[in-house]
Amino acid sequence: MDHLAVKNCSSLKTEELRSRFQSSLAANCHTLLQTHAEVDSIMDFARSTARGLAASPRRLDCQFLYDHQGSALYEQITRQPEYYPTRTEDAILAEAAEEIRQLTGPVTLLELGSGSSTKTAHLLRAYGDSGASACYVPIDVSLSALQAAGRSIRSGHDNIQVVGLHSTYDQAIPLFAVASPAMAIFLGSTVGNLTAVEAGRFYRSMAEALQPGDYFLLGVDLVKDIRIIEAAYNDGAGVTAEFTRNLFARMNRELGSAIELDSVEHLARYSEARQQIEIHARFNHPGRIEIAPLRKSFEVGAGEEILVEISRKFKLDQLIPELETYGFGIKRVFTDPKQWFTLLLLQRGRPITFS
Ligand code: AVI
Repeated sequence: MDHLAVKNCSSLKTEELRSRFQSSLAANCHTLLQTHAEVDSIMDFARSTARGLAASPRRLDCQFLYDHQGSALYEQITRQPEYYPTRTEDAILAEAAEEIRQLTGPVTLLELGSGSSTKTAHLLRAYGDSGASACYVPIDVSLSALQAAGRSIRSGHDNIQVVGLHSTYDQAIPLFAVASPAMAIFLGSTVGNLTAVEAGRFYRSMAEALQPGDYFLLGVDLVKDIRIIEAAYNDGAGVTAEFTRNLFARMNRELGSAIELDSVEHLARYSEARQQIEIHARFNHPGRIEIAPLRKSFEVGAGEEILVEISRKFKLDQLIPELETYGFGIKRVFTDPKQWFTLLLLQRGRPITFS
């Protein structure tokens, strides 16, 4: 099999990792740097679950929705007729890719949460077909997704160099400085799965890592009729419900939790006040969640709802000024005819100092 050569860099400090990343970019060959040997390990999952169940109100970390089964279910969600974000963003990207390339000129493409890299295909085509060679850095915690994406990109795009980063966002973002001139890419409105405070921290780390003049392409889902939003998270085929339930199935598989999955109901409601979808798992019977690796267990009451994910929706007149406070200027706003989704091409301005 034609795998990307994996270089284990898990023992390197950030400075050494930065120079390894820089030399991989310069080497002009395909490679995959593994910055953490135990991304998403069972102990991380156990500790995070215990923390979430001990909190009041209870809240689980949505990053653990994406194990092998969860990622496959999410891919299925993106194809459901009610789930408009993926196909809407894809149509915007198809139209905008060439213009984005002309606006940015040659840049290293750094994609956070690249997954199967299918959404980025339009950009890769535009940058790859421009005559100049280009470099694509997919970043994901799934090694298999990075290998599969690397294979398909190399077979479809001759003049694109692939340097994958098998790492979390926190590990990858500090490396961005050495890739300038660059464009960071964060699609799918994944930023909506962060709380406002977490998103602020994320924008700040991006602003600190990118160099003045670098670009940031951000895809966000916009506030719209509540019925359209709620339908997207309550698809008729029940795939999103299965996606929610898989988090508890994963606890059974990895943490020895013995949860009765039939009693777990998926509830997705939109809060207009908070401008977000809130997905809860409702336990229809009382139960107990064991976390065997930590020798802990938590009682769950009948009718109790546990928050598993939020998906914030955005208004441009709120988001753009917020991004400006982090030093990002708006270069171009791309949207669809119904204005359901938007792609913001941002540019990092003059250096800013955060107090
Ligand atoms: C990954 N993320 C942007 C999706 C969303 O729409 O918030 C996750 C998702 N959860 C349920 N359906 C989709």
